[in-house]
Amino acid sequence: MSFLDELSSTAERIDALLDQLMPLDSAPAKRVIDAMRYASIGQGKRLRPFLVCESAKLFDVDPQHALRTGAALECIHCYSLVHDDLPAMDDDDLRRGKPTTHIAFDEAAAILAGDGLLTFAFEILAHADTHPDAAVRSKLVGELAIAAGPAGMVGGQMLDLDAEARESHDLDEIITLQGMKTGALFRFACEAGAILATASAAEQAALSVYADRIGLAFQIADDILDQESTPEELGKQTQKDAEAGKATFIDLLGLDGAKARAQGLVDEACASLSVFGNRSGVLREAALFIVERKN
Ligand code: GRG
Repeated sequence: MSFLDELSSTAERIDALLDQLMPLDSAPAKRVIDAMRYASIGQGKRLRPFLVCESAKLFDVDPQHALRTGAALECIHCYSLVHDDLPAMDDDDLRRGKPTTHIAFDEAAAILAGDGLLTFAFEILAHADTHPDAAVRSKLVGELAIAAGPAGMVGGQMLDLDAEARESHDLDEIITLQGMKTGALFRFACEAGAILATASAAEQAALSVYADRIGLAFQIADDILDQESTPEELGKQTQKDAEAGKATFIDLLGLDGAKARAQGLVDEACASLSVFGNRSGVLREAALFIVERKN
Protein backbone atom coordinates (compact mmCIF):
# COMPACT_ATOMS: atom_id res chain seq x y z
CA MET A 1 0.00 0.00 0.00
CA SER A 2 1.30 3.52 -0.80
CA PHE A 3 1.86 6.01 2.00
CA LEU A 4 -1.22 8.07 1.04
CA ASP A 5 -3.37 4.92 0.93
CA GLU A 6 -2.11 3.97 4.42
CA LEU A 7 -2.94 7.46 5.69
CA SER A 8 -6.47 7.44 4.25
CA SER A 9 -7.08 3.90 5.47
CA THR A 10 -6.26 5.02 9.04
CA ALA A 11 -8.50 8.08 8.55
CA GLU A 12 -11.39 5.82 7.52
CA ARG A 13 -10.89 3.57 10.54
CA ILE A 14 -10.77 6.61 12.85
CA ASP A 15 -13.99 7.95 11.32
CA ALA A 16 -15.71 4.59 11.77
CA LEU A 17 -14.57 4.35 15.39
CA LEU A 18 -15.64 7.90 16.28
CA ASP A 19 -18.99 7.26 14.59
CA GLN A 20 -19.43 4.13 16.70
CA LEU A 21 -18.26 5.79 19.95
CA MET A 22 -20.47 8.89 19.57
CA PRO A 23 -23.90 7.57 18.54
CA LEU A 24 -26.47 10.30 18.03
CA ASP A 25 -29.65 8.25 18.41
CA SER A 26 -29.22 7.19 22.04
CA ALA A 27 -27.80 10.54 23.27
CA PRO A 28 -29.95 12.50 25.73
CA ALA A 29 -28.24 15.83 24.77
CA LYS A 30 -28.42 15.40 21.02
CA ARG A 31 -27.30 18.91 20.03
CA VAL A 32 -23.93 18.68 21.76
CA ILE A 33 -23.25 15.20 20.30
CA ASP A 34 -24.33 16.49 16.90
CA ALA A 35 -21.84 19.38 17.21
CA MET A 36 -19.09 17.04 18.46
CA ARG A 37 -19.67 14.74 15.49
CA TYR A 38 -19.72 17.72 13.10
CA ALA A 39 -16.35 18.86 14.45
CA SER A 40 -14.65 15.48 14.44
CA ILE A 41 -16.06 13.06 11.86
CA GLY A 42 -15.54 13.13 8.12
CA GLN A 43 -12.53 15.34 7.48
CA GLY A 44 -8.98 15.95 8.49
CA LYS A 45 -5.81 14.15 7.56
CA ARG A 46 -5.80 12.21 10.87
CA LEU A 47 -2.06 12.65 11.01
CA ARG A 48 -1.84 12.36 14.77
CA PRO A 49 -3.80 9.06 14.99
CA PHE A 50 -1.74 7.80 12.05
CA LEU A 51 1.45 8.48 14.03
CA VAL A 52 -0.02 6.65 17.04
CA CYS A 53 -0.85 3.61 14.87
CA GLU A 54 2.51 3.59 13.09
CA SER A 55 4.56 4.04 16.27
CA ALA A 56 2.51 1.22 17.81
CA LYS A 57 3.29 -1.06 14.84
CA LEU A 58 7.00 -0.82 15.73
CA PHE A 59 6.17 -2.82 18.86
CA ASP A 60 3.42 -5.10 17.49
CA VAL A 61 0.80 -3.41 19.68
CA ASP A 62 -2.80 -4.63 19.23
CA PRO A 63 -4.08 -2.36 16.37
CA GLN A 64 -7.40 -1.77 18.16
CA HIS A 65 -5.59 -0.39 21.23
CA ALA A 66 -3.60 1.97 18.99
CA LEU A 67 -6.72 3.04 17.09
CA ARG A 68 -8.62 3.92 20.27
CA THR A 69 -5.61 5.89 21.53
CA GLY A 70 -5.44 7.69 18.18
CA ALA A 71 -9.17 8.46 18.32
CA ALA A 72 -8.76 9.97 21.80
CA LEU A 73 -5.91 12.14 20.55
CA GLU A 74 -7.95 13.21 17.51
CA CYS A 75 -10.78 14.30 19.85
CA ILE A 76 -8.31 16.61 21.62
CA HIS A 77 -7.04 17.95 18.30
CA CYS A 78 -10.60 18.60 17.05
CA TYR A 79 -11.57 20.32 20.31
CA SER A 80 -8.55 22.64 19.91
CA LEU A 81 -9.65 23.53 16.37
CA VAL A 82 -13.23 24.26 17.49
CA HIS A 83 -12.10 26.53 20.32
CA ASP A 84 -9.33 28.14 18.25
CA ASP A 85 -11.92 29.13 15.63
CA LEU A 86 -14.18 30.91 18.16
CA PRO A 87 -14.59 34.70 17.95
CA ALA A 88 -12.61 35.13 21.20
CA MET A 89 -9.63 33.38 19.62
CA ASP A 90 -8.90 33.32 15.87
CA ASP A 91 -12.48 34.11 14.81
CA ASP A 92 -12.55 31.85 11.74
CA ASP A 93 -15.58 30.85 9.70
CA LEU A 94 -13.94 28.12 7.57
CA ARG A 95 -12.29 24.91 8.76
CA ARG A 96 -11.61 21.70 6.85
CA GLY A 97 -13.48 23.21 3.91
CA LYS A 98 -16.77 23.77 5.73
CA PRO A 99 -18.26 26.33 8.16
CA THR A 100 -16.63 26.26 11.59
CA THR A 101 -18.63 24.67 14.40
CA HIS A 102 -19.81 27.97 15.95
CA ILE A 103 -21.07 29.09 12.52
CA ALA A 104 -22.83 25.79 11.78
CA PHE A 105 -24.34 25.64 15.31
CA ASP A 106 -23.79 28.61 17.65
CA GLU A 107 -21.05 29.79 20.00
CA ALA A 108 -22.42 28.10 23.11
CA ALA A 109 -22.81 24.77 21.30
CA ALA A 110 -19.28 25.09 19.90
CA ILE A 111 -17.80 25.75 23.34
CA LEU A 112 -19.67 22.74 24.72
CA ALA A 113 -18.71 20.56 21.74
CA GLY A 114 -15.03 21.42 22.39
CA ASP A 115 -15.46 20.66 26.10
CA GLY A 116 -17.27 17.44 25.19
CA LEU A 117 -14.48 16.28 22.85
CA LEU A 118 -11.81 17.17 25.41
CA THR A 119 -13.41 15.14 28.17
CA PHE A 120 -14.53 12.32 25.87
CA ALA A 121 -10.87 11.75 24.91
CA PHE A 122 -10.12 10.70 28.49
CA GLU A 123 -13.26 8.54 28.66
CA ILE A 124 -11.94 6.62 25.63
CA LEU A 125 -8.46 6.18 27.15
CA ALA A 126 -9.79 5.11 30.56
CA HIS A 127 -11.91 2.31 29.04
CA ALA A 128 -10.54 -1.24 29.37
CA ASP A 129 -10.90 -1.71 25.58
CA THR A 130 -7.99 0.71 25.15
CA HIS A 131 -5.58 -1.55 27.07
CA PRO A 132 -6.09 -4.41 29.54
CA ASP A 133 -3.43 -3.05 31.92
CA ALA A 134 -4.78 -0.20 34.10
CA ALA A 135 -1.24 1.11 34.65
CA VAL A 136 -0.82 1.59 30.88
CA ARG A 137 -4.21 3.34 30.63
CA SER A 138 -3.28 5.58 33.54
CA LYS A 139 0.03 6.50 31.87
CA LEU A 140 -1.81 7.33 28.61
CA VAL A 141 -4.31 9.52 30.48
CA GLY A 142 -1.54 11.33 32.38
CA GLU A 143 0.66 11.93 29.34
CA LEU A 144 -2.22 13.15 27.16
CA ALA A 145 -3.36 15.52 29.93
CA ILE A 146 0.17 16.95 30.13
CA ALA A 147 0.40 17.30 26.34
CA ALA A 148 -2.99 19.02 26.05
CA GLY A 149 -2.82 21.16 29.18
CA PRO A 150 -1.00 24.25 30.49
CA ALA A 151 2.46 22.70 30.01
CA GLY A 152 1.51 21.80 26.42
CA MET A 153 -1.14 22.90 23.94
CA VAL A 154 -3.19 25.22 26.18
CA GLY A 155 -0.02 26.89 27.50
CA GLY A 156 1.31 27.30 23.96
CA GLN A 157 -1.94 28.90 22.85
CA MET A 158 -1.71 31.35 25.78
CA LEU A 159 1.89 32.27 24.86
CA ASP A 160 0.79 32.69 21.25
CA LEU A 161 -2.01 35.09 22.22
CA ASP A 162 0.35 37.02 24.53
CA ALA A 163 2.96 37.26 21.75
CA GLU A 164 0.47 39.07 19.48
CA ALA A 165 0.72 42.10 21.76
CA ARG A 166 4.51 42.36 21.37
CA GLU A 167 6.33 44.03 18.48
CA SER A 168 9.43 41.85 18.26
CA HIS A 169 9.87 38.10 18.53
CA ASP A 170 12.89 35.84 18.43
CA LEU A 171 13.28 32.36 17.03
CA ASP A 172 13.75 30.61 20.39
CA GLU A 173 10.53 32.14 21.72
CA ILE A 174 8.55 30.96 18.68
CA ILE A 175 10.11 27.48 18.79
CA THR A 176 9.15 27.18 22.47
CA LEU A 177 5.56 28.31 22.00
CA GLN A 178 4.99 26.19 18.88
CA GLY A 179 6.60 23.20 20.61
CA MET A 180 3.89 23.55 23.23
CA LYS A 181 0.97 24.59 21.00
CA THR A 182 1.30 21.99 18.25
CA GLY A 183 4.41 19.97 19.13
CA ALA A 184 3.07 18.51 22.38
CA LEU A 185 0.28 16.55 20.67
CA PHE A 186 2.76 15.21 18.09
CA ARG A 187 5.00 14.12 20.97
CA PHE A 188 2.13 12.19 22.56
CA ALA A 189 1.23 10.68 19.16
CA CYS A 190 4.73 9.31 18.64
CA GLU A 191 5.29 8.16 22.22
CA ALA A 192 1.88 6.50 22.59
CA GLY A 193 3.00 3.33 20.78
CA ALA A 194 5.91 2.98 23.18
CA ILE A 195 3.58 3.53 26.17
CA LEU A 196 1.09 0.92 24.88
CA ALA A 197 3.98 -1.55 24.50
CA THR A 198 5.86 -0.57 27.68
CA ALA A 199 8.89 -0.13 25.42
CA SER A 200 12.46 0.51 26.60
CA ALA A 201 13.67 3.97 27.61
CA ALA A 202 16.00 4.05 24.57
CA GLU A 203 13.12 3.32 22.19
CA GLN A 204 10.95 5.97 23.87
CA ALA A 205 13.80 8.48 23.64
CA ALA A 206 14.28 7.82 19.91
CA LEU A 207 10.56 8.42 19.28
CA SER A 208 10.71 11.54 21.40
CA VAL A 209 13.49 13.03 19.21
CA TYR A 210 11.54 12.03 16.07
CA ALA A 211 8.40 13.72 17.46
CA ASP A 212 10.26 16.87 18.41
CA ARG A 213 11.70 17.28 14.90
CA ILE A 214 8.49 16.50 12.98
CA GLY A 215 6.43 18.71 15.31
CA LEU A 216 8.60 21.72 14.48
CA ALA A 217 8.77 20.77 10.79
CA PHE A 218 4.93 20.57 10.77
CA GLN A 219 4.60 24.11 12.10
CA ILE A 220 7.18 25.52 9.67
CA ALA A 221 5.35 23.76 6.81
CA ASP A 222 2.07 25.23 8.11
CA ASP A 223 3.54 28.75 7.88
CA ILE A 224 4.80 28.04 4.34
CA LEU A 225 1.40 26.69 3.25
CA ASP A 226 -0.29 29.69 4.82
CA GLN A 227 1.85 31.94 2.61
CA GLU A 228 1.82 29.91 -0.62
CA SER A 229 -1.70 28.39 -0.73
CA THR A 230 -5.27 29.60 -1.14
CA PRO A 231 -8.24 29.13 1.25
CA GLU A 232 -9.74 26.71 -1.33
CA GLU A 233 -6.62 24.53 -1.25
CA LEU A 234 -6.28 24.61 2.55
CA GLY A 235 -9.97 24.55 3.49
CA LYS A 236 -9.34 27.41 5.96
CA GLN A 237 -8.54 31.11 5.78
CA THR A 238 -4.92 32.02 5.00
CA GLN A 239 -2.58 34.84 6.13
CA LYS A 240 -4.47 35.27 9.42
CA ASP A 241 -1.28 35.18 11.51
CA ALA A 242 0.27 38.04 9.55
CA GLU A 243 -2.96 40.07 9.94
CA ALA A 244 -2.94 39.42 13.69
CA GLY A 245 0.70 40.51 13.97
CA LYS A 246 1.88 37.01 14.95
CA ALA A 247 5.49 36.16 14.11
CA THR A 248 5.84 33.22 11.73
CA PHE A 249 8.88 31.11 10.86
CA ILE A 250 8.95 32.88 7.49
CA ASP A 251 9.33 36.29 9.21
CA LEU A 252 12.20 34.91 11.25
CA LEU A 253 13.97 32.69 8.71
CA GLY A 254 12.80 33.93 5.29
CA LEU A 255 10.91 31.62 2.90
CA ASP A 256 14.01 29.77 1.64
CA GLY A 257 15.48 29.58 5.15
CA ALA A 258 12.20 28.14 6.47
CA LYS A 259 12.13 25.48 3.73
CA ALA A 260 15.76 24.54 4.41
CA ARG A 261 15.13 24.35 8.15
CA ALA A 262 12.07 22.10 7.63
CA GLN A 263 14.07 19.74 5.40
CA GLY A 264 16.91 19.64 7.96
CA LEU A 265 14.40 18.67 10.66
CA VAL A 266 13.02 15.85 8.45
CA ASP A 267 16.57 14.52 8.02
CA GLU A 268 17.14 14.63 11.79
CA ALA A 269 13.77 12.95 12.42
CA CYS A 270 14.62 10.10 10.04
CA ALA A 271 18.10 9.68 11.53
CA SER A 272 16.58 9.30 15.02
CA LEU A 273 14.68 6.20 13.83
CA SER A 274 17.82 4.16 13.05
CA VAL A 275 17.34 2.17 16.27
CA PHE A 276 14.23 0.62 14.64
CA GLY A 277 16.00 -0.37 11.40
CA ASN A 278 13.83 -1.06 8.37
CA ARG A 279 10.65 -1.31 10.49
CA SER A 280 10.45 2.49 10.56
CA GLY A 281 9.97 3.08 6.79
CA VAL A 282 6.42 4.45 7.11
CA LEU A 283 7.43 6.86 9.89
CA ARG A 284 10.22 8.15 7.60
CA GLU A 285 7.65 8.69 4.85
CA ALA A 286 5.40 10.47 7.36
CA ALA A 287 8.21 12.93 8.19
CA LEU A 288 8.59 13.72 4.49
CA PHE A 289 4.81 14.00 4.01
CA ILE A 290 4.65 16.58 6.81
CA VAL A 291 6.76 19.04 4.82
CA GLU A 292 5.51 18.11 1.34
CA ARG A 293 1.74 18.06 2.06
CA LYS A 294 -0.52 20.43 0.16
CA ASN A 295 -3.01 21.07 2.99
C1 GRG B 1 -7.86 26.58 21.72
C2 GRG B 1 -6.87 25.23 23.62
C3 GRG B 1 -6.78 25.75 22.28
C4 GRG B 1 -5.70 25.45 21.57
C5 GRG B 1 -5.57 25.78 20.18
C6 GRG B 1 -3.37 23.83 18.11
C7 GRG B 1 -4.17 25.03 18.38
C8 GRG B 1 -4.17 25.51 19.76
C9 GRG B 1 -4.90 25.65 17.48
C10 GRG B 1 -5.00 25.23 16.09
C11 GRG B 1 -4.83 26.40 15.20
C12 GRG B 1 -3.97 26.09 14.11
C13 GRG B 1 -4.62 26.11 12.76
C14 GRG B 1 -2.69 25.82 14.31
C15 GRG B 1 -1.77 25.49 13.23
C16 GRG B 1 -1.33 24.08 13.31
C17 GRG B 1 -2.45 23.14 13.23
C18 GRG B 1 -2.84 22.50 14.49
C19 GRG B 1 -3.05 22.92 12.06
C20 GRG B 1 -4.16 21.97 11.83
O1 GRG B 1 -3.69 20.65 11.92
P1 GRG B 1 -3.80 19.62 10.70
O2 GRG B 1 -3.13 20.19 9.47
O3 GRG B 1 -5.36 19.67 10.45
O4 GRG B 1 -3.34 18.29 11.15
P2 GRG B 1 -6.39 18.52 10.02
O5 GRG B 1 -7.60 19.29 9.60
O6 GRG B 1 -5.78 17.72 8.90
O7 GRG B 1 -6.64 17.68 11.24
